[in-house]
Amino acid sequence: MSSTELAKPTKAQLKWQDLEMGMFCHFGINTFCDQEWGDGTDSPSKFNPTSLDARQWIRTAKQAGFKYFILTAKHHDGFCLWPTQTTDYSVKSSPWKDGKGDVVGECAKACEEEGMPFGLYLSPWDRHEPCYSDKEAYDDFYAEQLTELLTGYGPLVEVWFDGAGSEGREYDWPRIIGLVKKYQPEAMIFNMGAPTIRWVGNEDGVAPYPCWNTATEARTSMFTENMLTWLPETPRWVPAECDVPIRRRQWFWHPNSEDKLLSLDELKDIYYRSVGHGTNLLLNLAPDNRGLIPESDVKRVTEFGDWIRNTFYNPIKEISGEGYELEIKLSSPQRIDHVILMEDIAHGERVRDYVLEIKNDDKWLEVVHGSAIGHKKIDRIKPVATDQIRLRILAAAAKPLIRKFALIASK
Ligand code: FUL
Repeated sequence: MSSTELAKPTKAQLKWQDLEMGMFCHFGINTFCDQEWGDGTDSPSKFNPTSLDARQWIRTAKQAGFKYFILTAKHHDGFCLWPTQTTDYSVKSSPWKDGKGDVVGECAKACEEEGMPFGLYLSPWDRHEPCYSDKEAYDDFYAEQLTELLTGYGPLVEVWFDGAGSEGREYDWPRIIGLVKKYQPEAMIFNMGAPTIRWVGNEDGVAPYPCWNTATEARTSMFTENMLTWLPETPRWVPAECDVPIRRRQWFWHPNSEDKLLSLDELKDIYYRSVGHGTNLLLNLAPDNRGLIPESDVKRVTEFGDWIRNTFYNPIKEISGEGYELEIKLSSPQRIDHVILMEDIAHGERVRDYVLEIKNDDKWLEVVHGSAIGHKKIDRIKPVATDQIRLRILAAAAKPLIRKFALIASK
């Protein structure tokens, strides 16, 4: 294959892939009802966070090293976190701030203050809206909601379209995608319509290996096994995002569920199998009924961020280069326990098969045999003292361009 035939990312996709880690935030009427999926009948009077502070959410994300933030503006229950003109089923009808509050606005402002890219989730499935059963009327309703969000809250990094509950339902995707392209051309489109990024296909936060950046289809819902084919407008380059809640199987906050909090070891495993497999990780933290991310979750995610920084941010040596063989020589033997590889994916994903070898007693010894590198591959190796390590690419679609070949020494 010549390099011109390789699928390539757009500039916006490249930028998004470099973000690597996003914080997802599920908050809404469910937060006050100890439930995951409201049926759209809960009274807005229940929505009353006592000390909501969006800055605490964003600062938590920032401190833990997350590079973008996505809020559920409306979940399947239909309750809107912004004072929309489209329905009364929103913060406007709640006691919070006497109906004058706007959670989406507070998040947008806090993100702007902290330099955090902001994204929004707007559930297509709406269990409250009476016109939902009328396809055309609901398409208008949804387009209006989306327009409010796309035009009222500054630049958006991603628009999250959740397929849950919409199995078998067709929305007016050309119109929906047209709105995103018109008002937020840089925003990534998650998994529906004409996606620019795809769902990894599970809610465990893990990608298979290899997880190529090119695809022609992906799952759209937890609740159907069907692989739906993309619309023709979707480019072949469609990187994956891994979403997972920090409390096992709970996207929204529930009282007394600290026992569901993932352990640091579980989060490490998720990191290795998402970012370490070249995909983005979208980790959900749910604010509680005070409107604050609980202290236990803040503590855990901060530990996670510290571990990432301490483990990966200070390689003992890092090079880049072109071609099928790249070697690193160290001035003295070191115990290497991780190797970080990145391709320069602006020119496509080229590597198909590679090995990592270390020099041991004058002989090259294979320690890793992999296929994809793509945006990033993190390899763990049993710590062995060596002063020479090389990357040999055994097969590639075009000349390999290695953006990073970095060695981490065991601590
Ligand atoms: C799923 C939804 O049904 C969950 O409630 C959650 O929003 C998750 C991110 O996507 O499909």
